[in-house]
Amino acid sequence: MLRDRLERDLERARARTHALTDIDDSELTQQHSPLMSPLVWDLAHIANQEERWLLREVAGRGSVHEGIDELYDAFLHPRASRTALPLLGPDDARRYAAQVRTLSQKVLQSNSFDDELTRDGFVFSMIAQHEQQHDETMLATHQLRAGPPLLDAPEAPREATPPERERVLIPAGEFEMGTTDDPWALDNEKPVHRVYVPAFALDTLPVTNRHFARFIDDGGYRRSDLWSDEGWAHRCDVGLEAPQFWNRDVDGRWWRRSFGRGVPVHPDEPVVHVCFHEADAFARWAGARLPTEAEWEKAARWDPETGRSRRYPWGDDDPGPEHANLGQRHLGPAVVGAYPEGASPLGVHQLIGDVWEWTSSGFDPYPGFRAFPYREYSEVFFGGDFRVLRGGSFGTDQVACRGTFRNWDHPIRRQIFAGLRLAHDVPESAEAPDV
Ligand code: AVJ
Ligand code: FE
Repeated sequence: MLRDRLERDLERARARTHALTDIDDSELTQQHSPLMSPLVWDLAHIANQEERWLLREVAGRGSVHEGIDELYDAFLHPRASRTALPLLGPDDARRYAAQVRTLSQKVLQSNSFDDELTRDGFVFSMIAQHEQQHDETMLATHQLRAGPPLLDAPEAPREATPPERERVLIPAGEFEMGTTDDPWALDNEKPVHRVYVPAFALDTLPVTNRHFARFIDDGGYRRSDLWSDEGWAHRCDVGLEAPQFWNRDVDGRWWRRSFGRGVPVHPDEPVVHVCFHEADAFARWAGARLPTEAEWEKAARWDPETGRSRRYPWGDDDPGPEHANLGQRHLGPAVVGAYPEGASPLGVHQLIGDVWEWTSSGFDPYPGFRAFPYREYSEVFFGGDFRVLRGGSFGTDQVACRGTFRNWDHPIRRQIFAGLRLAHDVPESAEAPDV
């Protein structure tokens, strides 16, 4: 039932928030990276957003905590300046979050889901998605943090069933991009519209560490011809030489820091922590390119049998642990080929989960876009210096991940759990699925 499901989604988000914030006060209040908020900010911001939408907008309730809204307004204070604010301390932030949750649970229980905001449970799901998005951001903060490990999880799957082919042809034609009906879709995923996508080929697996290390060894970071002008300028500016968190030992073996542990770089895992410019240069080196957002979504949703678009590569069933590496069950990507049951009808694996995939597309509205319920979720970012990422990572919860879901970030960012997949042009005459 809808109510139970929303309750579970909110509870799952809160359990995860606890797992990420049940740490020493000083870990919560310090600035682990200028790119990130102190964790205690995320915690109270999650509660403040829940208060705003579920208690004030839906239930018409007054303030739970007077005078703090502006502290937790992401647009008023840049992340790097937030430790200087008179933020709620760890205990007060926890108390505030618990207080808001107790009240919002009652709102959920008595709501009749009969206005625009609450229809099909939308705003409750939006708040669960918001908390999960911040949980993924907090997970990235944990990854940036120095010091001994604070998080633990079983190792991601290590056994692979490799796909039959290295790449598949996605035939030319229209498909339904975006959605109008998905009750939990956020505004930028709407409305559904038909898009013609010329034939292209797509790799059945994300780019692996093995492949990426070859790019490094082949001088990929030193060859300006492989980079866009903007990418090369950035590469020189900050001295990029390998994915973030990678280090080479005296024997030439790659290691990476993963949530406070040094681990060997696994050759068969998807590469993660590369920025758009690195992904773009890698693709050029490989004689390929990044997919457009429309190509990615067609590969993930289009069902060649019916011509319809589905919610996930495997169909419309909710993601299970057999389909995809989602929800921070593991603290890293699984090896490529670990989720054969999550493959698309054409045989593309791991489109959902493991690592976000950079696309070549900027973040723009679909035709007929309407900001809902607030402009600051998507609209204010359209046309900015962003690239769209698709598919979710090991740190993305299923409530905030589906074939239509759009993420975006600046092309220089690499603290997010992002990798890439290669797309290829095909001759116009190409029709056979073997390319
Ligand atoms: C969609 C991940 C880009 O974290 O900036 C959280 C999500 N929006 N609070 C972000 C979001 C408002 C957003 N991203
Ligand atoms: Fe937020």
